[in-house]
Amino acid sequence: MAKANGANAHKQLTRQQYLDLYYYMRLNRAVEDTMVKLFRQNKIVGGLYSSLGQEAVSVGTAYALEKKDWLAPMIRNIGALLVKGVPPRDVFMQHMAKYDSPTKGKDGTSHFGDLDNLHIVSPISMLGDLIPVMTGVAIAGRYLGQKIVAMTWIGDGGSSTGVFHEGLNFAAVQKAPFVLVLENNQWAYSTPVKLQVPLENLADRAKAYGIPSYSVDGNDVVAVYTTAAEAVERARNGQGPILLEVKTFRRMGHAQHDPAEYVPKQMRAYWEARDPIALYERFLTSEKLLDEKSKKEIEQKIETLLAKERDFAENSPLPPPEFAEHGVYCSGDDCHQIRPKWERPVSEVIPPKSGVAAVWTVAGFGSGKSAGGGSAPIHFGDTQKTGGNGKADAEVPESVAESIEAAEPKPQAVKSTKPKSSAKKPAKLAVASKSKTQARKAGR
Ligand SMILES: Cc1ncc(C[n+]2csc(CCOP(=O)(O)OP(=O)(O)O)c2C)c(N)n1
Ligand SMILES: [Mg+2]
Repeated sequence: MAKANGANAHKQLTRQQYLDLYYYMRLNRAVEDTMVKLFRQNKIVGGLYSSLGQEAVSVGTAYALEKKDWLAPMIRNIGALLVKGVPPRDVFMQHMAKYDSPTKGKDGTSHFGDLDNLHIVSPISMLGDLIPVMTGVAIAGRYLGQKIVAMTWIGDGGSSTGVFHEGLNFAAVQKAPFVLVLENNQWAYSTPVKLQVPLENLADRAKAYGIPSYSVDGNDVVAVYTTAAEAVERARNGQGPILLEVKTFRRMGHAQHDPAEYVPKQMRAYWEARDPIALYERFLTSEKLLDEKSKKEIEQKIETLLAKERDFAENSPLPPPEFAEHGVYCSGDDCHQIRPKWERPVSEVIPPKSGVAAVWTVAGFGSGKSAGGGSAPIHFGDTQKTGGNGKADAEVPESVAESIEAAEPKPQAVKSTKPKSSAKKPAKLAVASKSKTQARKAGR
């Protein structure tokens, strides 16, 4: 694990880059502050997650990507979306479930993407599933000769899930051009990191997969950016994936509903004194990169922009009720041009026709006989023999028998073999016919 040295790296940026990082951190915070107001006015649909105090992570890492690169955000990466070019109005409208939002009001929070222009994959889960997905994106880019890098984020808690390990191992063995940012904010909901990972540095998780890792101060935006830029460059040059641990602190609760009273006061006070924006302002001022006048200009620019964006979002309508049934099933070419092999006609997947008999035959596998000689449409192995008392061969629970019956092929998929002895019909058939009557009564 390499310790990133932010101090040396400070010299490598242009003035514009320094100011960009500042602008995006301020924008990130202002967008989220606005959403807290909207939430308190009951205008947000669903949960609202905060990245207060973690802006340097989202901004510093995403700023290291090129336009052609791909990212997939986690709940606390709105800053990364802004850097990649998502307009604040989209973030507002998405959280307000408005009709003009990227998902047209069908989903909330940061559950949206833009595959065509901005190269953003919509999050499917916050707990690691994006790792194999983005590894796939990275490999696809390499296959197509695009020289892209894919990036996603994972929390300290999320780094303990199975898919984190499967995904990172897969990325490592494939040498995928992939950067995984492990956002160690020291809490996974109410669980402190020490109670769920026996490691001092989560960057050490990379050792298990034979890939390099960095551990960096997540509240120092320049350190984050320069380390991320190095990681991105390595990945782009074909040196495989990198794990980048950024140590930071989740200043708010898990979401708006959580007052986070379980966080020790001293811990909070320590990190509040290390606010990434305040730290960076001090640095920019001492380096004479920012004065009061240019700071005011940036604040004014953000205020004007967000007033406009919020206005647009608030005036956007909610989706019309009838839209609820749109976009649920594939509707052909207006949904997508690529025909999946398994596509079924819309009429077939709408109840009550959606049930398809779960019976199959396997060529060369026999016809599925029960030990008693009766037909067993699904079962290909042996069942218990009858005890010779005239009772059925195997006890079949009614629920199983019902599903067998429901699945029974109408033109028999399985040949029925007449029993040699005068043994009675197997119980499953008897039960099955009983359930047939029940089914009829139930109007199925
Ligand atoms: C399978 C599953 N269980 C629980 C959740 C709820 N959940 C979402 S994020 C999260 C905690 C994640 O903690 P961490 O990975 O440290 O990220 P952080 O919230 O600190 O950014 C939980 C419990 C979920 N989304 N999916
Ligand atoms: Mg966490």
